[in-house]
Amino acid sequence: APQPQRPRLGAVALASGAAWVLAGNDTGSMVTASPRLYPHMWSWDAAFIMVGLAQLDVHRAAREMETLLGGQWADGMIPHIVFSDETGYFPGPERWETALLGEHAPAAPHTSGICQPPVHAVALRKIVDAGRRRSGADQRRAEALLEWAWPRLFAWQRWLATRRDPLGTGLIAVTHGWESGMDNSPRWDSAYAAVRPGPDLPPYTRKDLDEVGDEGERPSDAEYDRYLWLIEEMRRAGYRSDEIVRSGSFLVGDVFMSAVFALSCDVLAELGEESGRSGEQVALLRDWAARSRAAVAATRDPVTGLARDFDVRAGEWIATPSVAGFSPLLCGGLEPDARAALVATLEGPDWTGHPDLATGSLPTVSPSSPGFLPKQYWRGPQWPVISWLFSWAMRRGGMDDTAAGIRAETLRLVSDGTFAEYYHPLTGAPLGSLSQSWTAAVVLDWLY
Ligand code: 9WN
Repeated sequence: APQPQRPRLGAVALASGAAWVLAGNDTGSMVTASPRLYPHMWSWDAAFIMVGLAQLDVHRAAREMETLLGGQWADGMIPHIVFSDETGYFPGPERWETALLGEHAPAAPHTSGICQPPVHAVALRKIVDAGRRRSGADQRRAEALLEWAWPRLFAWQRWLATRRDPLGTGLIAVTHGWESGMDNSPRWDSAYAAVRPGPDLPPYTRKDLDEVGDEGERPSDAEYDRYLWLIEEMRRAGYRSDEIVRSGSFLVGDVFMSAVFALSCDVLAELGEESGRSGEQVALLRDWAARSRAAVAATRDPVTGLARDFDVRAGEWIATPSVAGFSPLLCGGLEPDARAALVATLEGPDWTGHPDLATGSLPTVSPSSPGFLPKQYWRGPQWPVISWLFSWAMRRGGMDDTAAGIRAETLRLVSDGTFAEYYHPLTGAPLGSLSQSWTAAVVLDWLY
């Protein structure tokens, strides 16, 4: 296989570089997702950033959680963007206008009107563990954060459980591809084909292409029209979640989101038990986790064993395979044989064992799949943060060897020191934004 040509950094230089990236993207109260392409706080990026910060500075990590939750909506939703004062990035606050149109949105800070995968309980776990390990003032800060953030994260999980389970099965639905975090994954192609931007879509100018030189690494204009049209529908619905779930053009039961939800319900329940939280709320979290775990397991394709999304509007399973197919490994719930088979698929020749890969980090689409596009965003590239999440959850689930393999291979991938947003799976070349905070953050966690 062709190997990346760039010089490789050793662990000490790599960790220093990662810390430097986070410091460079830090405005004081938020570490932006990247320096130029994303000069704001993204919800699930922030959670991973906290995981990295926790290794360096518990107080700074706690502050990050406070900034994020400062943008939480009154109904519990954590918005996918908390905006800084920077004007870069489209769509910005003037396009969303959530404070004006949405009854639950805060007046300040400015926020978007959709959400992202709920990985935040994992971040809280990491901060609390780091604080307890260090003791003293770090521990006090972490325990105080736990006390303050726990009910807020409970409200967030409750929002997902009650507002985003349209089938009543525990399969959590997204109303926009951006909510999945995997914006233009081929998972969403069929559902997006049914989204027809109206002639009254207000005009707009993309800014992302100014920052990423090769437009082949970003979603297409046709995709953007659909992204913006869904926002237009939401604006017209006053960001009312019941109305959007009832009538929006895009509604998909997202198996990855559901698995992350189940995982986070369990992690939050554990934190609650440790800190003497109300048994009733902990029991609810356990119920939601069990329900979604079962829902995730039930999505599996009878032939491939990969988990699938369900297009609620079309009333059909989405057969397109992607990394989300491994979602049951995030939250558990499979019988031992089924789990072993899914792990074997993950490590097999279609996925991390594919002979053409430069490193065995997890690709977002299998190189054997007809939809594989090696430099196209969520259509093939390796995203280190996705590998981190699978590795962390699989270790938690007792799949230590697979978790260690993903870690080692992804560290090899990122040892070029660019901390790219995503990487070309066949060459290891960095793609998208460089100095991407969540890439740096997960590297720090891995090296500490
Ligand atoms: C839209 C910030 C975010 C990530 C997403 C990733 C990308 C935004 C965009 O960047 O999405 O939310 O403009 O492309 O797909 O997962 O949170 O890093």
